[in-house]
Amino acid sequence: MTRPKLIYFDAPVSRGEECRLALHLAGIDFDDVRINPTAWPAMKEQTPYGALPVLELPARPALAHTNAILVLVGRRHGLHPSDDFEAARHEGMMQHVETLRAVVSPTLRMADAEKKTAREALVADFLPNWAKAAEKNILGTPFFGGDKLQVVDLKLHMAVRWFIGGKVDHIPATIFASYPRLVGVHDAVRDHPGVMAWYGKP
Ligand SMILES: N[C@@H](CCC(=O)N[C@@H](CS)C(=O)NCC(=O)O)C(=O)O
Repeated sequence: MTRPKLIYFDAPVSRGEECRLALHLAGIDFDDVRINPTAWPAMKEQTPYGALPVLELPARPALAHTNAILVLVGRRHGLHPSDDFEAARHEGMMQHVETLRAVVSPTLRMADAEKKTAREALVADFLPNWAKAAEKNILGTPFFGGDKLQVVDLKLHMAVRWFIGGKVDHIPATIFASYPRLVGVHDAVRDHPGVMAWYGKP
């Protein structure tokens, strides 16, 4: 292997996409390996923790867990704070996004009636509380820590983007609309020139 390899499912979403964006913004020339779900069961046991994304670097064991990948890339390429306290604060918010995924993701696998009930409960309680906590901890503008995009912002962007398109049944696209700092981070990442370049936008 001569260059880094990022392995994830063939979709521009979630944990894999935030790692791809981080590598792209870091200016790293990487192999963007996209796995077909049919190939996944045979691969699963070969990965460090039985899940994707996985980052492979030359002469290193495979690295997994999204936040570990993001923090490594961020630290090495100026996309994560050098101040250790501020870095830990960013990592706290990164964990907050993982908590959101851990709570919402099981509903993806539910049958319709159960899904509706579960998601309506999330809309009534968990999601506004999640957003309120996120909003309270975003101290900078337009990004989490100020005027510079860092890996935490990619995670917040991806979390808001999940719902903002209105494609998650039973969760309104406006679920985060009354949290201006959270939406502000989403928009600032969306409009970042490096992010636009990743999506082929001029
Ligand atoms: N804690 C892990 C969670 C990874 C995870 O659950 N990845 C999902 C895709 S987003 C996956 O690999 N699902 C397939 C499976 O678990 O078999 C991380 O942060 O990367």
